[in-house]
Amino acid sequence: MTDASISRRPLQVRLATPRGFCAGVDRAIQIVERALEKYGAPVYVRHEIVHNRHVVDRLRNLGAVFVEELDECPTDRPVVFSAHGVPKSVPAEAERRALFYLDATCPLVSKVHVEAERNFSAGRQIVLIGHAGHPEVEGTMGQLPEGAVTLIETPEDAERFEPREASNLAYVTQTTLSLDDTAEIIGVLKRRFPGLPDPHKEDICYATTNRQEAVKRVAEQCDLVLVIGSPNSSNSVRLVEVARRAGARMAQLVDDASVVDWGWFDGVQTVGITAGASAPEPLIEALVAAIAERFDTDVVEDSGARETVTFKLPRVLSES
Ligand code: 0CH
Ligand code: SF4
Repeated sequence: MTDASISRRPLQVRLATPRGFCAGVDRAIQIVERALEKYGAPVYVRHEIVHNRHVVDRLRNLGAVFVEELDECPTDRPVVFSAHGVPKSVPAEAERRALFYLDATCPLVSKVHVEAERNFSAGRQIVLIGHAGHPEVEGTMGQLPEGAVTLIETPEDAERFEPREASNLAYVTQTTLSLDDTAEIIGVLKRRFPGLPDPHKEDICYATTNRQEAVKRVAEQCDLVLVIGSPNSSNSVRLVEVARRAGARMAQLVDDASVVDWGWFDGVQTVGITAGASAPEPLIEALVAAIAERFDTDVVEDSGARETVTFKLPRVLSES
């Protein structure tokens, strides 16, 4: 027998659905692509447009220049703000320098900004549940004056938090948090401050919710779960945590198939695959193909929520 497929052992591959790009990421990437088409290269981008190495490398090859701060941008080229949002000081500075800017902040992040401002105008102290140092947290805190927002990262922070006025609080959250960890923090805050109002609409977005629920379903039936995403992608890292908690013996974050350690597959009967909201689908296809070269695979697609959300591009780019 010379046919390699005969000697390959069987492996079930379960694909989480939905996975990968969300509407906010799709829009942000399109903003950079259209800006390059319309204005030519270089187009400056403040911060990685989304936290994915492959996306950033591809756009860089097309002529995008990624910088961390506006003072690195010349005044005669467009600059795009990343999907994660920016403090108010950033567009203010862009206007002061007469820069032409395009804001790729996801509309669902902007919604959280508006919610924080609305509560601040009503005289409430704002609690932001999120991860220190993440650009979305910096953007949301930067909607309001210094000291108006208190960051809470853990249930312990929530236990220790001493508000100025316990009956006059509101909370908002980062959009990509763990649903379960956030519920625990909100539980502590509500026990301590019983009248604490909820945001108008859940801040953890539809894409985060659907991807965590999908990986949970898949991980319950898997020995190993691979999450495609970059290490600085908060929502991707959360998917790894959710998979582990849901019972996967091992869950690993991988940028692409080339970094998979095939030793992880020893003794594995079922592997689950998902991707963070900033990870392109071709990377998943390549991973499934790389697995199929080594195993006799049976690929099963999970039947999760169908997503139909889309966001409009800024008018200046949608006009021809
Ligand atoms: O998950 P984070 O927020 O680190 O960002 P990402 O990987 O670029 O995914 C897109 C989310 C952007 C803001 O919600
Ligand atoms: Fe928008 Fe949610 Fe995607 Fe973030 S993860 S860009 S909030 S849709």
